[in-house]
Amino acid sequence: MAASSTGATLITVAPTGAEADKSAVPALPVTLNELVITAKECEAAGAAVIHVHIRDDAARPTLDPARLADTVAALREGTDLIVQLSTGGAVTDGFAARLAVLDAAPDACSLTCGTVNFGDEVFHNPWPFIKDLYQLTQERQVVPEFELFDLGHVATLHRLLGEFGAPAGGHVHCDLVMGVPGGMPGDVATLAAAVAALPPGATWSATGIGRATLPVMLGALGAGGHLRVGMEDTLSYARGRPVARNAELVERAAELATIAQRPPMRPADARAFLGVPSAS
Ligand code: KMH
Ligand code: ZN
Repeated sequence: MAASSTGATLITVAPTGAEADKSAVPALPVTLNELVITAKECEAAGAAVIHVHIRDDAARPTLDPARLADTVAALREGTDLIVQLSTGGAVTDGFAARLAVLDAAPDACSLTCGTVNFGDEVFHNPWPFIKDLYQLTQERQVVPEFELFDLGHVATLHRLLGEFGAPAGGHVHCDLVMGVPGGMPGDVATLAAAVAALPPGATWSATGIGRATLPVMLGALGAGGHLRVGMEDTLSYARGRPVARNAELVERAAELATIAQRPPMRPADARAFLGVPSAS
């Protein structure tokens, strides 16, 4: 099984995503000001990484380069969090715009290792795009997090590392995204199978979508993994109780990690862990 245990738990917050609708979910952070306030609250609650999707003035998902650059600057100014921009965007975003995300010079970025059915849509990640994006992360020294929605994506990760070598920062960290309708289910048996297939030395986080949130979180903690939480992935705190703010999801993850004797990793330690250069 891939190495994954450390004395602390890396907590990533994914506060916004590209799918939820602000008019239906008023607590979703969509403006830059809302995002920075959320980021500060989540850092105080135990997050070390923020996975960022941004919205336009109408709260629609966008990959606008100037907005992305402003977002990176504002999050760096207001927090010590590792800023990980989404290169997945929305299912409607084209490959060129997704590659151009790296022009905003984030610390890190997501890199999904395969196409997956995504509810009624398709999240497109064909091999030519994956390898172009991976080589760009190496050229720009942006640390990728390999997003794995299905077991086949793990095979593609092996192929990527075999053909193009180690990532920027030298360390392979993955995020198992479980419970997407069309991807791998969010249960402990699948979690164990995915972790067993990871490259030697890789570390991993896991996130369960919707009702898979708690089983995946508890399974990941038990298996020595790390956690991603946030309103990108779940809008319910409990049955019938909507999430009021992203920070309460981070607080719950931090409490469970502390109970598991692996308290939250601070951002400076997370930089060393992931191979992200120190904040200047
Ligand atoms: N919004 C999804 C289609 C990523 O951020 O890299 C893709 C996604 C993955 O959220
Ligand atoms: Zn995302």
